[in-house]
Order: sequence, then structure tokens, then C-alpha cells
Amino acid sequence: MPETITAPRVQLEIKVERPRLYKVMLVNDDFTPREFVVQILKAEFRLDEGQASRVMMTAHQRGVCVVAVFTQEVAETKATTATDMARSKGYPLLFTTEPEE
Ligand code: NFA
Repeated sequence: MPETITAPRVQLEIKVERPRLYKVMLVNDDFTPREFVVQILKAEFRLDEGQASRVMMTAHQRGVCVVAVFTQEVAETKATTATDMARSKGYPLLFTTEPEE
């Protein structure tokens, strides 16, 4: 009677970690028109008119405001794209990124 040989079953443990998230910050300046800031927030960050106005006004009054959080690469790309859009119109508007606590 031939024996049946079975391969050992190995349970692989798969560890998944959530990526660290990065905040995109809008920095106030004295030159970029409010309406232009709102336009950029709508175009690059998909905020609606109300959200964009509130974020713009918060940065205007407090100096800086969190726009949104993303994974590092998405945050950096969006901050750079939005900053470049403003530069191409001659405005000093600045978006920065920083890791969440
Ligand atoms: N402080 C700018 C103004 O009064 C508006 C602004 C808001 C610019 C937020 C940059 C960021 N025209």
C-alpha cells in the first residue's frame, strides 16, 4: 500500500502597515488674491467653494491652514503642482507638506 505524502502547510504571516500621512499646508502671504487661492484649492485639491473659502480665510487670519492629508508622494506632488500654478501667474503663494504626528 503506497503512502500518501503531503507537503507541510505553512501559514505565512502577512503584516500590513498603514502608510504615514502627510499634511498639505497653505501658507498666507500679502500678495496672492483671495479669489485666486480659492480657485487653486478647488482645482488641485477638489475642495468645493465653501471648503476652499474657509481654508483660504483660515490661512489668511492665522498664517497657515491644513488643506488635506495624503500619502507622502501625493502630498508632495500636489503641493508642488499648486505652488507652480501660482508661480506661473507671478504669485508667491506657497504650499508645504509635513508628516502627521
Ligand atoms: N492674504 C491674501 C490677501 O489678503 C490672501 C491669501 C490667503 C493668500 C491665503 C495666501 C493664502 N490677498
